[in-house]
Amino acid sequence: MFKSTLLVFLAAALAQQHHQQQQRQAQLPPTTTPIRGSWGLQAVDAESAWPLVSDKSEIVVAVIDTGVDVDHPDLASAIWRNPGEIPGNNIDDDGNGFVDDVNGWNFAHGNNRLDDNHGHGTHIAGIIGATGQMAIRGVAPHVRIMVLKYVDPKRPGADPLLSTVNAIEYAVRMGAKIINYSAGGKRPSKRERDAIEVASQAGILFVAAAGNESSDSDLKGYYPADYDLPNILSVTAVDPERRVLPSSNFGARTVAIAAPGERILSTLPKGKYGLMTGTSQATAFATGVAALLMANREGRIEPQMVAQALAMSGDVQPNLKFKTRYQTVLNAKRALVMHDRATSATGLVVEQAEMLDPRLLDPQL
Ligand SMILES: [Ca+2]
Ligand SMILES: [Ca+2]
Repeated sequence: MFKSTLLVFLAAALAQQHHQQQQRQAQLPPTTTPIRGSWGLQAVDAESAWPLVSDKSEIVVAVIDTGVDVDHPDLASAIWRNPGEIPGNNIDDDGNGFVDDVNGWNFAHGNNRLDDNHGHGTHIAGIIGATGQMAIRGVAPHVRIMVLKYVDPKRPGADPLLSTVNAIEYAVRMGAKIINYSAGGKRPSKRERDAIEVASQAGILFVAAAGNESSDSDLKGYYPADYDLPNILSVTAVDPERRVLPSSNFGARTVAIAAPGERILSTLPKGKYGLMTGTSQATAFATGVAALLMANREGRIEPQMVAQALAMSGDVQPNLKFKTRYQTVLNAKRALVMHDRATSATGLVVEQAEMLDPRLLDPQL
């Protein structure tokens, strides 16, 4: 059952050419100067947003993917540590059913080895939370990344769908606030949907890739992005001119928002850097902005409020009509400003229509 691996392979197929052609020249020499030149980071106004972030809450982001190079110099200090687990003693210290799960778990092979021999997961992790200690920063440089490996394209293990469900359940149990799922497939699964619904009840935002099949997701479903659950934020990809990529899925009803996804610079295994393209990368940008927004709040914030804030505060792009529900491109600064202003004295989030482009009020327009 390859359902949940589809996007990884499709993204890989797209990215592979970039990978092979550009990885060499894109590998950056070691430098102590942070490189902030990623067009994606600029396009979502991340640096303008950082001064607005108060880091009231530590945001744990579960990256369900191909693993992560947890020793990468730009990721190492951003990796989540399980506070109840003593590493390397072969004992399940916190009694959660996983032995020595210090940074996450490998659900493909049932062990705590999180190495990424594909590159996809490390790239996603970098977009979300690279620290800039060596070369590049992610959108939310203070997150904690919980590494949940669900598939290894080079060494297939457990059914990717089952691994996905198990990884979601782990993220819920271990306190993640956001799940980044840069993968998917055409067939829905009740088990997968149920797991995401449980995550929703736990207050977890589930950010999912719209998929790289050039198709209209309103007509051809793509899952988990298209499950009708309030905590799912479906993300498609745009180029620097803010056009949806020819390879990206779209949907006026099913796809919420667009974010940068073409030739995105991020981290790769073994301390390297490189470019990848696809809705996977766009998804990671949205996850990063959601993390910034959630970091500004103490206590629980409903995931659908975060999803709505991201989608409605984005930069309006008329050419996204018929492509996404809100016709917007992710913008970190506007998401933070709008969300802060829309938070009433009682702590309830209210919509302030006067702040919004009127077109956004009716997604059908
Ligand atoms: Ca454990
Ligand atoms: Ca242990």
